[in-house]
Amino acid sequence: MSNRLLLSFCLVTGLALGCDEASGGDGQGSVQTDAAQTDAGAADGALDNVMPGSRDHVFLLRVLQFAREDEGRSAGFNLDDVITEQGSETGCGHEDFTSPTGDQGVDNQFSQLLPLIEQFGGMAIETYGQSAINSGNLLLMVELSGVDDPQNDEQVTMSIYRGLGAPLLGTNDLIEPWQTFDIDLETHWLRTEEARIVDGHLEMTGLDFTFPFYIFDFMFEITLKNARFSIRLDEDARHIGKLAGSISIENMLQIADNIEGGDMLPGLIRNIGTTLADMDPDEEGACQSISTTMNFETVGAFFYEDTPRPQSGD
Ligand SMILES: [Ca+2]
Ligand SMILES: [Ca+2]
Repeated sequence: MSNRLLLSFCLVTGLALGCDEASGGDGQGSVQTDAAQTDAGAADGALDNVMPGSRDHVFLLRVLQFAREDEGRSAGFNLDDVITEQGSETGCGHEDFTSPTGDQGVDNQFSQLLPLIEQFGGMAIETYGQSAINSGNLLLMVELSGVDDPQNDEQVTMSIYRGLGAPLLGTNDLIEPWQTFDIDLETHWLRTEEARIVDGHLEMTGLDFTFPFYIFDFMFEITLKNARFSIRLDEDARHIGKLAGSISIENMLQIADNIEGGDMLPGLIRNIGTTLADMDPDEEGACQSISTTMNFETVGAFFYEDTPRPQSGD
């Protein structure tokens, strides 16, 4: 088995479990229930109204991009629950952003580092990421079950698998909707009952979310700590969502140190990345992580009828 398959995807609850101990490196998820194990979509007729044709309520992330800052505005969440002004004691003194809808306190410091990485590192990060999605190397697929009300449901089960297959692209160079895939049983997966739907938005909080990132043939893992998801559920499964959390400087350096030709990146992240860090202060108050937000777009998809769902203990 390639490292790419083995390491490609891990998503666990952040409460007590680390990625490795929860998943054991053998494809076992950390949170799952009997109810979610079989026939996940059978009881979910309500969602057919919002996702026609998606009997099992499956969708895949076909676009995944970092959220950019524009004149103090950025998509994202108030991850640390404080509104930080420039120079104030919280958030290592980095001023928060305002969301496009006017919410204050949005943490997305990576938006300040990304243009520097692109400029000085010569990295078109999002181009690499899109190539990985389009080639089928990074098919993040979500399956919902236990949905009683597609607008407001306090408890739904959400599974995230890595899809297997070669997706067909449309003329827009994005994955076409309603294609059928297998589930990669050889890699990490998640099933949690802790998701909920609030005013038509699927929400999850408090997770550590690790996913693969590809630059050419090199695969790295990025861990979004204490991640938050919000996905607006739309009628044809073309959902729009955002995913945010914090990435440690250490994690970024692990990646930067191994990128061939990216000689300036480690120094850039050691110096400027450390300066920009706004989360996880150590005992001296120096922040160790950078808040990050990604926007994504989904399309509806299917799993083959005979594709098995991974089970705890497999
Ligand atoms: Ca904040
Ligand atoms: Ca902040």
